[in-house]
Amino acid sequence: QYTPTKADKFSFGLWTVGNRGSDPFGGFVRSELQPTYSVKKLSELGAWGINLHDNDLVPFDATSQERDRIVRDFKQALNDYGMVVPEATTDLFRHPVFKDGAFTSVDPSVRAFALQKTMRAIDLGVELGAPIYVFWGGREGVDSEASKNPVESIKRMREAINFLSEYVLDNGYNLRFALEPKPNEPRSDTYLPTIGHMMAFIATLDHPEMVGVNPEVAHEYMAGLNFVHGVAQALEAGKLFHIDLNDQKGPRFDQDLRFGSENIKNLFFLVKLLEDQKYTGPRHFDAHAYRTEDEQGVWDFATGCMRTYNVFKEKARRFNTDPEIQALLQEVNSGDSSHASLFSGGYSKAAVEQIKAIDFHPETLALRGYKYEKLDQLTIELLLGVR
Ligand code: GLT
Ligand code: MN
Ligand code: MN
Ligand code: MN
Repeated sequence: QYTPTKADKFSFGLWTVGNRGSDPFGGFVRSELQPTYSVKKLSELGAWGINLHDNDLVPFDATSQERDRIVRDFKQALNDYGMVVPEATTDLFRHPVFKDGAFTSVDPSVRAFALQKTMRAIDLGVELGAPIYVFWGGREGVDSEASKNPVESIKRMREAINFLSEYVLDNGYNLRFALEPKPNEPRSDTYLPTIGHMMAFIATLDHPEMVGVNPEVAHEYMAGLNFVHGVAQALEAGKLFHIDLNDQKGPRFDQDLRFGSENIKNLFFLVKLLEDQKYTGPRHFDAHAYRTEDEQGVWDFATGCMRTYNVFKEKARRFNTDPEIQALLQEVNSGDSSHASLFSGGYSKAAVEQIKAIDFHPETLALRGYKYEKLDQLTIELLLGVR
């Protein structure tokens, strides 16, 4: 019942299953996986898509012949194993040239190189059929606040996204952008740190209609925020173009843990939100296996992400059909509906007069108990499997 299928639209990055377990204190613990092998394995496990940075597939210094051969073999594997590329992106953080940022570097040559690299990577993404292009500004930030004018940095970011939007339109590509916020790491402060900042920035672009967000669970938790609320705001604004699912233990370094391995309650409500709102985009896992794992552990990790999503989805179905929970919800949402209709029709002079004339009894209204203790306990018992 929880076994993933392609209809679930689960995807992984080449960099996620291909993560070799290095961290700032220790090197690789797993060997390299060939991209075509990851395509095969993920497909067998029930995944639908595989995402990539340009350099996850084509090495930074590959010749154009090497590039063409690698891309040809990869396309063949996608074809052989019935996998799609839902999203592509640019590595603008690994090479030392980007140590002070890419689109927001103070060096105009670095900014121009970042544009060149991104245009080539967009061409690659389009060649692989990706309809979504992600921008994670890993190094777009500062360590020393003395180093950059923060207003200028936002303008530079806007210039780059506007330029690349025109590039997409000019080439007639069917591609939308998804901007991914993160508050810090690897820089000590990153520009456009949260979903809210990113949404406000998008509204200032030349082509806001082609740009949305790619929120990541761990990144919002790092900022101490409620991920469900941020995603709901993006969904409601029609801006949830993509999502990075993983998990995180509190506001620490970015842990990219297996989806649903820690914040069970909040992530249950996330899946419920996505399913209730009929989100149709990819369910992408941007996470990796524990450093303790060998290759088998990587596939255990990938299967775990997908199964847990499906368990939450089934729990959401039960929540929505549980008679006691639904009766409680109906009860807490009831009240004097004649008052709601006073302003639900919008502003009018008549509504103003009517609302001003009502003789409210706040002391009486304040006596009400909302029964959220009971509702929450029923939710917990449902999640714990005793209901
Ligand atoms: C990197 C980062 C992720 C981004 C990826 C896309 S790369 O792993 O930590 O959050 O989504 O650039
Ligand atoms: Mn991510
Ligand atoms: Mn992360
Ligand atoms: Mn990450």
